[in-house]
Amino acid sequence: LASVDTVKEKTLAIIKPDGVNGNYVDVIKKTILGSGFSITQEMQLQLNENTVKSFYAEHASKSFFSGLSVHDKENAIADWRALIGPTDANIAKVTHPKSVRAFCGLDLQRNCVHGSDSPQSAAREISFFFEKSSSGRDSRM
Ligand code: RTP
Ligand code: MG
Repeated sequence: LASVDTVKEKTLAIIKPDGVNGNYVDVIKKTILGSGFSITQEMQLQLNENTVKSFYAEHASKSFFSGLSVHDKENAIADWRALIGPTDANIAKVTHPKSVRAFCGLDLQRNCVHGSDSPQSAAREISFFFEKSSSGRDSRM
């Protein structure tokens, strides 16, 4: 049998506080695993404001996140972005009704999940949480 080599890619997924508070963690993880991803690393964190600002440097967003995981599959970055849908959950409900943000997001800011947007972002974001300690007093949950 000829073996086919597939190149796996890693992406960082975050279930944000509104997703955790809405009890969407299990259904989101089932969606991830049912869509061909393997979850290779995961943790739960309560992030302090400095860490959030440093992670989301381009937005200085004040949202706090809770559940994080690294996923891998071929084309993981684009496929996870496709699965979560548009940033604004209200738009997602109309244009991508089967997306994660359509079923668990609330609005533009409280859109329940994050996905890395490029190979460069995925590398930075995965190492931000998993390959070195993140800054400050974030507490594992
Ligand atoms: P994410 O980074 O969380 O995967 O989401 P995204 O790429 O779809 O959206 P992005 O433009 O990177 O924005 C990051 C997060 O900031 C919040 N946001 N608020 N105008 C606003 O009020 C606004 N725009 C974005 C959202 O929580 C978004 O996920
Ligand atoms: Mg983004």
